Amino acid sequence: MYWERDSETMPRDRLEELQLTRLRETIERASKAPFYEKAGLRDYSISSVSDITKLPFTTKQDLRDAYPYGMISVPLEEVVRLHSSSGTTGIPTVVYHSRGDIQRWTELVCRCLFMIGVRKHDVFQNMIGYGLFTGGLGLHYGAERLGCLTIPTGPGNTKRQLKFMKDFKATVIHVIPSYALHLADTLESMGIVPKDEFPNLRSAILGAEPHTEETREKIENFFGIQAFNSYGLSEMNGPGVAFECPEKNGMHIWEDAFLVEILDPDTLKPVGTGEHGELVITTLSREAMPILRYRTKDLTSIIEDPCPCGRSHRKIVRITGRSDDMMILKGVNIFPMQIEAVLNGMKHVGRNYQIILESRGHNDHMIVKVEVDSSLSIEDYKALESLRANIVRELRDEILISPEVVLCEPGGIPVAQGKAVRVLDNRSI
Ligand code: DLL
Repeated sequence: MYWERDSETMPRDRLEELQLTRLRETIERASKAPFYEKAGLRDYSISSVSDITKLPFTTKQDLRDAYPYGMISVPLEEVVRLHSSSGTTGIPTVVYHSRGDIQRWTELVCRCLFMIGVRKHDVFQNMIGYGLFTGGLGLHYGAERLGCLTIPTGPGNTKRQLKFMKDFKATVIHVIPSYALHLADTLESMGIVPKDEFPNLRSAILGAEPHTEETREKIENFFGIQAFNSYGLSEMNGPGVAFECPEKNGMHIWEDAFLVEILDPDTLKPVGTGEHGELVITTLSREAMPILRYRTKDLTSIIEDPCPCGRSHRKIVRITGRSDDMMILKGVNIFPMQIEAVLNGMKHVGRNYQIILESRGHNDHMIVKVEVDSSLSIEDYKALESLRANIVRELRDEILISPEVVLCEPGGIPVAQGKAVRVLDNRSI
């Protein structure tokens, strides 16, 4: 039932003692990183975990400013792996891991997988990106450690994906929700009944992008399986931070590895018990790159009630949104500023632009409306088409997906009275 019974069911008072010890160690270790060295961390006195509020926050911008090696707190020869958050080709945020970090991350992933019944006889098809993105390798290591036959298909190549699922009798798949819906569309258009084609398929792990309870149900009903929500972020390893147990009512966040705060994103003060706010996380067991009070910008709340599954680590509710303007499309994180920076650097592009997100079937679709400037005649179709193609190419290089670009005449995009509405998110999932 439990991968690490003692750790997963540890009484709260012991868990809090452990957190305090690990928090002190973390501060000690972090103070060796050039970024935290500047903050003079040794001066903080921590007598309980609630003293965490004395520590400074860390933001994505801090990680960018510290690029490439400013966050490292061990000698470089102890670092064995580097990952980076998805969708940024400007200054990326990178995360380094020691051998011990990879082992601890793997054990956390094992806890998650074991919790939903994954065992060594399972065939685990990992349809999430490998490489700098943490989703693929993160779960791969856990599934292999459990002894599953682990198939690293990665995302895309839908026909082969479906063939492997069928031929190797996959029992568990790891997939971003929008891709699961795309698989469903493809099967439907081929007239294939999932229960006949994949009789052994039992579970799907859904993560890396926001999705609703309805989307989960759609996936469960279509495939006739159980689907579990998995939350994580590169800065905190990746997947394996919080994961649903079979109760499917909130995700257990591994509190011996992550110290959790929920803060009001405006005042940065703790919200009341059970109230919604921004999730702020401090690593408790990371060696190569400890992070203090990381502002995830993800909005959620903590479920304080004990879980019938017996795990003492509290649960967070499904992520309801973000306190910044980051968009996630097909699992790729994109900030409107990246699009603005590309457009600003191009000739003949006018002042205004707008990003519209839609669902096409079950796929995310991005339309970027761009005003041209008055130096370009709206009748010069050839020049317009070449500008449009250039914008698509430049945007694809920056945000890693190809949006549909629609050109408008100067003044063609209505100007908002107050703050510009740059993003219209009309997606249904
Ligand atoms: O998405 C890590 C991951 C991979 C998690 C595979 C789960 C499965 P990043 O690319 O750094 O890392 O993006 C992290 O994605 O701050 C959330 O905004 C969002 N996110 C991740 N999982 C969920 C989820 C990976 N289950 C950012 N629900 C996070 C809602 C999610 N949002």
